[in-house]
Amino acid sequence: MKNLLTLALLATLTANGFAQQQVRPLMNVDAREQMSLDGEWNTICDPYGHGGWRGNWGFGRDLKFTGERLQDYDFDTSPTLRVPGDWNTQQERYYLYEGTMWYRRTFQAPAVKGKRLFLHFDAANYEALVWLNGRQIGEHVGGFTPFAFDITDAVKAGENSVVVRVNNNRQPDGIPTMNTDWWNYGGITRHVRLIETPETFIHDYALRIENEKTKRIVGYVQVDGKDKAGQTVTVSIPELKLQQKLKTNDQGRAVIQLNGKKLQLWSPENPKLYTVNLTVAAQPALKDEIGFRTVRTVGSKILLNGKETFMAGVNMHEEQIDRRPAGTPGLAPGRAYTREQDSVLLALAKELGCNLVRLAHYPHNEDMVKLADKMGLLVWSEIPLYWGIDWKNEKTYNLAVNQLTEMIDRDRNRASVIFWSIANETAVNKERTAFLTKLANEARRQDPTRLICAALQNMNNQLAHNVYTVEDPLHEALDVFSFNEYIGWYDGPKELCDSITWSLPEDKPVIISEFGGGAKIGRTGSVNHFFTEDYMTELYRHQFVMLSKIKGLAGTIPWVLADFRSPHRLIPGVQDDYNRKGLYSERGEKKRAWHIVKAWNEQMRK
Ligand code: GCB
Repeated sequence: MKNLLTLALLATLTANGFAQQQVRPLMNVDAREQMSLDGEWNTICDPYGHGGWRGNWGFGRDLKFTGERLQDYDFDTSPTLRVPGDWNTQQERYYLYEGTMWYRRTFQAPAVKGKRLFLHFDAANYEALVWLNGRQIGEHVGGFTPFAFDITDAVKAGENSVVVRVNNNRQPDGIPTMNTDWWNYGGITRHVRLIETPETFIHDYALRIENEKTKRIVGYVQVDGKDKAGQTVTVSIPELKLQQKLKTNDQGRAVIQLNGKKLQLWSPENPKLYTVNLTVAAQPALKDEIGFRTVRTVGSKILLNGKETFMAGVNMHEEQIDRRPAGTPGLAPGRAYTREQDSVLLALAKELGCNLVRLAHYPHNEDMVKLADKMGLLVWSEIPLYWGIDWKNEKTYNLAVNQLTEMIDRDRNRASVIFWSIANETAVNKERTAFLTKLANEARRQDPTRLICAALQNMNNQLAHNVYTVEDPLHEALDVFSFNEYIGWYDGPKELCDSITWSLPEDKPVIISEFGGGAKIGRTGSVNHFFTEDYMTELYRHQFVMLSKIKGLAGTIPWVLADFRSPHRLIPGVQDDYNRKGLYSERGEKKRAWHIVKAWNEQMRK
């Protein structure tokens, strides 16, 4: 491997030179033939984002490059960073870093004759510009969804060089925007893969059942490549002895219809998955594990497979539980990105008696959702339209649609996902409601089979003495009435819960999408002292008294599974950069409030 980094050969860049190479990511990347590009990548930290050795040529975000070559960075002394992984927790000096990081690695290209080759990023936060052998092949905005490039024609025999410029500066017109209550972990935070397919290949597919009575399996297979029309596609589910041969139409699409009468429905109690094989031409089968279930609402109820189901949920961030021995020096780990780390988190949710996880506040990695399928946890998946979004900005709206589309596209075959959430705690105003109503309709257009929701905000609207409501016209565009409330923490004393009643719509399921308060594990004292376990436990006790009086209550989602890093949480010795509302500590230890939440979940699921 050469010791030199060629950042880019921009002289060859044309205005639309990369547009054709960016493609919709392939469905179910894990099941594809691939070479991992995970591992150590060479990096250059570039705080001003100019990317050059001669000073700022305006080559930062805007790519107004004059035509000279940026090249030949000596890499001997530059650090490497692990991919996947956030940079913040890999080196102390990057803990608070927000800005540009250049990543580079080489790979040996497989022979591409008769094949297609895709460079696939599971995610990079927040903006990524990608070059292959010095030529820009595309860019992606949004930190939590996958993106891919068809590099079949750009790759050369032998060694190839990939350069990625990742920038995680918060942006006023971005999603999320300037202010979040979670750590802005930067970097190539998820896997990178080289995916190899035949010339003609299955790009995408969807399977679901029409309803829980007939269990008819419907869906499509989308074939891509120049010979996509008139291909024979086979769909089979061996365990059910089902097989169907289909022909693709001119667009490469074939429609699935199978008799699923004998199948067992997927549910949290019985998370039954079937191996589905999809084949085009005589190629090896693409395999997926798919569960079949239905979800809908009737009045104030959520029906899963036609049966009323209470959502005993918990909120969670995609952050690792710190498993290092106590007293280990150095930074606790950050973003979760392996199956093992994901399963630690989901096991904690199971242990708490939950049947639902709200994957706050952004799409978590694909394994998280696949594991939820396997473990029998329902999923609320969300895009990070969080707090002060630039509602009037068309660019921001397009970005929202893009993130929504990438989330739905990736996970549409996951039985666990029953909610697509379009926002969290957004203050009510005309522009915001118009923006989010349009987005809710877009979500429903893309996937009419799931419930569209958002976590609304308790605006502290008092109708009368101690009668509370949530006034938000957005709820008309949503399938459930879900909102966050922090009585006893941000809003009044915990005892207030005892006298409050809620006046809420009765024609929609009501979900409390957040409630709770914080404690540092092991900190005891009076029930009136914030951040003690005593206070936190009492707070939940009062909350449950109040919540059990809500008519049409269809779910509760306490905030939050485990203590997590946040730049808002600064009290030394108590918070130390952690939001302390976890029912578990950041090490996965149970707080006292855990027991009361667990008991509530068990009671409500009966
Ligand atoms: C909220 C937010 C969540 C915060 C939480 C808190 O309302 O939705 O992201 O972390 O409150 O702890 O304040």
